[in-house]
Amino acid sequence: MDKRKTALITGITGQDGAYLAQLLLEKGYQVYGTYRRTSSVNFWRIEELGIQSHPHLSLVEYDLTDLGSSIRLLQNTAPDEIYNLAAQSFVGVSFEQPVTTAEITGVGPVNLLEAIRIVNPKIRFYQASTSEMFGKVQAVPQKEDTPFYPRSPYGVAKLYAHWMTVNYRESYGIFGSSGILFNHESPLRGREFVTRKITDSVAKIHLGQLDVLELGNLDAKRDWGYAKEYVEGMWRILQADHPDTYVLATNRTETVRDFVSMAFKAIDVALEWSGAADQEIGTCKKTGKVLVRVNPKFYRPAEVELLIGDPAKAHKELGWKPETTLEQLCQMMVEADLRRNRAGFSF
Ligand code: NDP
Ligand code: GDR
Repeated sequence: MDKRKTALITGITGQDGAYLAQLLLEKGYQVYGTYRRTSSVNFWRIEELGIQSHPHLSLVEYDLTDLGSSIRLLQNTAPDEIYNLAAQSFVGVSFEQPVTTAEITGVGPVNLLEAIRIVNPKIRFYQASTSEMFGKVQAVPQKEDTPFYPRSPYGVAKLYAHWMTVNYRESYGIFGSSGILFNHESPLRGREFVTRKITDSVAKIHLGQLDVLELGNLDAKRDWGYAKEYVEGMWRILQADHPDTYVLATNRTETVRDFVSMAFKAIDVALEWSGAADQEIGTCKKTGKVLVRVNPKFYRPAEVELLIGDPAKAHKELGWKPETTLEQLCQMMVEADLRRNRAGFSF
């Protein structure tokens, strides 16, 4: 029998790390997943997927910002493939903590690239790049050769890591690939991100646990896909013959406001919108009750107004294609949040 392939996933406690671990275990990999030392480590996602006790999953403590740990991690786990998903990934927080974001999200991946160069240059490396690197609109839809113009410390840090991945590919022949992924969501999304904040709040409003959902910029447009399908794309990117850069997206864009309406529709509530941008409200058409309100405290110092990606290259070269519609995704998230909130807990 062939030796089991070994994959190392940094950031297994996050949304994508959990889904990717599940996928690779299904494919027969030995998976090492890294988590950070904190006072209470949160394994709720891998628990919800039922993989936390899988015989081929090992959890390893690791911090991306430490070069020595990165070298030892690769020596101890001997991976064939590394999926670098660890990051300070919240755009809003990156304005408050730009230096920490630069250290983790920007320089962190270079520790892994250096460790690969030192320990085993044959290891394949996936870098979680992002549509936030496109930032201020330069072209529509955005694709692999669209110029970058990041609009947040997070986007700038990711752009550095992206170019370092390209640089290690060109300088040392390392199989370093970059997936420029547009927003992808799921019931496992963190509640600080807008879609999950919305679906969790809609569930709480439905159950009488919350009166009003407060949000920032409702006009921002995003290309939202389903995370489970995007981790399949990550795996395909590392199975290609050559290292490269690929956009993964749905090629459909909607406003935050549209997603809110969609989530309320999932509980049979039709919304009516009114008011100036910074005082806008969403009221229930039937009862007239205010259910959504803009609070400018959620605005960002600089905003990415419009993202829509062209995934044609990934489709052509990797056979990757998203199938789940935004309506299906939204419904799935609202249902999961109704279930959790009914049971009295929500992560
Ligand atoms: P999450 O925020 O859910 O997960 C991030 C993970 O990184 C968590 O496991 C977190 O651990 C870990 N982490 C943070 N800091 C460190 C550190 N210093 N050392 C080691 N681990 C650390 O992100 P997603 O799963 O949504 O995204 C995965 C990756 O893809 C991220 O890099 C993100 O920036 C990128 N991306 C995401 C997109 C999306 O729409 N989801 C789109 C494009 C790119 P802890 O639990 O301890 O905080
Ligand atoms: P984003 O996701 O910044 O695109 O980054 P987020 O869900 O945080 O914001 C999307 C848009 O919604 C607007 N918005 C709000 N956002 C949040 N979080 N909370 C609010 O109350 C709110 N109101 C309006 C935002 O201004 C923004 O325009 C995500 C992350 O996963 C990144 O790591 C990843 O790289 C990109 O997606 C692609």
